[in-house]
Amino acid sequence: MALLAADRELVRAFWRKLGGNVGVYATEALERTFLSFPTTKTYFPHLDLSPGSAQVKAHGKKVGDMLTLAVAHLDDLPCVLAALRDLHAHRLRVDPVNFQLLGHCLLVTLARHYPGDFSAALHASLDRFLSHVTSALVSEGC
Ligand code: HNI
Repeated sequence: MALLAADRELVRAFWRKLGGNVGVYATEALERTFLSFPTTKTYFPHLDLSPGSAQVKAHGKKVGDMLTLAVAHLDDLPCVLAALRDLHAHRLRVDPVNFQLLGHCLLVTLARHYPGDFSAALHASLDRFLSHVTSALVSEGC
């Protein structure tokens, strides 16, 4: 199902508000994911995953940049994320449940930083956006 126009507007407007901080929040969400759902750490045996780690920060920046790219291409997610899908689905073989865990932690992180903005409507639109990103990363379609 395509994202509704209302979802797009809410997500784009919120992303503008995040500005250059997306990588910071993505890093915080990753740290929360590793702490709250430790099985997710098994995909990163080669990285130092301790809180404040420069490697987690660098990875969070990459994840954040990719999410910003996704927001800029809401009509074309499967093709824009095709290379990343090959990495996650085929090379890393990430179990799809992990995307839900990271997505959940992203929502919690953003809600903590933007309590005044985080209406039920924005919550639902961000959730649908993250579901679309996950679909693009786990299933064929471009
Ligand atoms: Ni993910 C690498 C984006 C979810 C495990 N991941 C990346 C890179 C980006 C990225 C960007 C860097 C690619 C590169 O360097 O060419 N990952 C995303 C996004 C999401 C996501 C946008 C979901 C919103 N990744 C996940 C999840 C897991 C995951 C849920 C597993 C729990 N990703 C990895 C691993 C790597 C990775 C492992 C390789 C890291 C490394 O440094 O080797």
